[in-house]
Amino acid sequence: MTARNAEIAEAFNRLAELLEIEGANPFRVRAYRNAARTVAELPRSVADMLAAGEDLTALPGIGDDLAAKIREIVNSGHLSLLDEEQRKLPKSLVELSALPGMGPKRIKLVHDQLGVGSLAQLRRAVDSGKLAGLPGFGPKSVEKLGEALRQHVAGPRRIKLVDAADAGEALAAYLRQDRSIGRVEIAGSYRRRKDTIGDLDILATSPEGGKVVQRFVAYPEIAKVVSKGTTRSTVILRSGIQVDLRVVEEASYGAALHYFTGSKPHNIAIRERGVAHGLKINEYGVFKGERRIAGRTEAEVYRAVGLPYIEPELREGRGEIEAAETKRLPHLVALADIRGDLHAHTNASDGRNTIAEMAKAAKAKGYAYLAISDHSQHTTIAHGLNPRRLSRQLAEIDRLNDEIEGIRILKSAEVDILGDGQLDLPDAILDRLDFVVCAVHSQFGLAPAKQTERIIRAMDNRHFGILAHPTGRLINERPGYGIDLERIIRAAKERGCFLEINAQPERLDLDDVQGRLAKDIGVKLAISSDAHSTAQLDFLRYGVDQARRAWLAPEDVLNTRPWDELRKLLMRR
Ligand code: DGT
Ligand code: CA
Ligand code: CA
Repeated sequence: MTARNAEIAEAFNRLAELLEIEGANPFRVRAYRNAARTVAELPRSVADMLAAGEDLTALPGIGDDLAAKIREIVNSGHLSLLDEEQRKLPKSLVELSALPGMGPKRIKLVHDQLGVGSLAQLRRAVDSGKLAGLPGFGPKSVEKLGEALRQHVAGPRRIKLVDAADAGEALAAYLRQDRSIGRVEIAGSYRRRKDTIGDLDILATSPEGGKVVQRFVAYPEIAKVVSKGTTRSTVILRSGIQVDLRVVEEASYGAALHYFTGSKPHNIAIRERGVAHGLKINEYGVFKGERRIAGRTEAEVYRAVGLPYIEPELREGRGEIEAAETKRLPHLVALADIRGDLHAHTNASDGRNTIAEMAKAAKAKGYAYLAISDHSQHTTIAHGLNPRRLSRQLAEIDRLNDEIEGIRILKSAEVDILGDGQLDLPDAILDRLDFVVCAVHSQFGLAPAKQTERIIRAMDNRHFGILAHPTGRLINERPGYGIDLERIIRAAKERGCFLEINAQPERLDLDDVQGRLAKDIGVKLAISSDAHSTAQLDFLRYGVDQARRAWLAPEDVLNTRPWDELRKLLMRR
């Protein structure tokens, strides 16, 4: 397997970080960051481009040196300069960069000024008050850092679902190539489609577990084999992801899949129900005394305890068993129910593709509509549109709607909610849009009461349609800005506004629990890709995953509707 774009970008970002801590030339640092961005946002795989003999130096910001480095990563899976830099700097110092807010500049500062070179030393500098004396470390940022340090020691980072998918599906495909292996399924939190996963749990069936284990440990992407038996093995991939393998016989497949899918609280509840029915349930089957009475399929396991099948996304011990018992399980929304995408960018702001390219890609997915929602003027780094540019874009959409058959391009914009709760574009231009996506992109640090007020004030504008990425969290990077989400959802309900499940893999915002809160309050949600390229339209499925975990049915989701129906919902007053 060759390196993915995300891995190449990660290597360059990491290198930039290390160079910056060292105090390297800022232009050099910037060059690596730009290269990371270029690669990350490419709609195509760089490895494929190289395989096709394409010239990488044709890409923006990629010269001979960077092209050679990309080739090195693709061919070897490593970047020797990065390895070298990593050896040069003490690991404990590099660890500091995992803390939110601790960029290279600050790491260099605490190191040079206070001799802080590790998490433990930083902790002491926070507690002793020494850190607060440094320039740029106000009381708030010191407090945040203290909180981050507490969270950091609480546990290692979890892996984003998208990264788990890339690594896990490739490994599963590798195992499936072996005809002697019956089934291969990724269970655990991955199958429950949790937004982040701790490790991957692969279940396989075969009468000869040892052979499956042999093939498993021969996977080329493995960095370390932790353990290896006749029916189980644990390895660490080069990406750092841990994978547990379990092999069972076909007759146990359903019981084992159920057991390893979890969650643990769900399993315990099912096992207790089994006991009440005089049954013993484990990963090998459902047993009455010594006799196995079920276990070939998961449905059999549920039937044995008098329940209908429960979808993996619901198995969190959040009332699903009670709902199953009383026949109140939701009919979950599926990707096939989605009729269009309500949030996407083009190269007019920070996207990669043209309106026509985006529309044709959406049409190829079978969508009936695609909203073009480029950034508004306030977001200058994303090249946001002012009224004049947006007006030109609307004319182009009219033209393209005449030209392209079979899909409707909706006029929208992702309009900044300004600090005072005003929208970033005047009513005159908003009047001409089909609906408006609104988002917070600045002043994340406002006090929660103020942040909440700001958003609700924006909702008072009759153009406010859908609140994009409502909490602003970035997985493993920053928590959401402080808001009273329940108040915001209730305010949306009163005003006829909606919220989004943003499907960008590092956002997944609203998350599962928050999405369910919206459903319970009675606010419908848009599941939106927020695509910045044609390829990213595919991200929508990660939003559907979280919607399912939020118990959403098709009717709880805006974009399961045909446009004429949806239009009425989006029209306010
Ligand atoms: P993760 O990896 O932290 O995202 O979460 P999971 O749910 O994948 O947990 P993991 O990998 O520790 O274990 C996989 C599944 O195996 C888990 O969902 C349920 C099952 N399991 C693990 N330990 C136990 C246990 O002690 N009792 C029961 N009933 N099931 C367990
Ligand atoms: Ca797991
Ligand atoms: Ca595991």
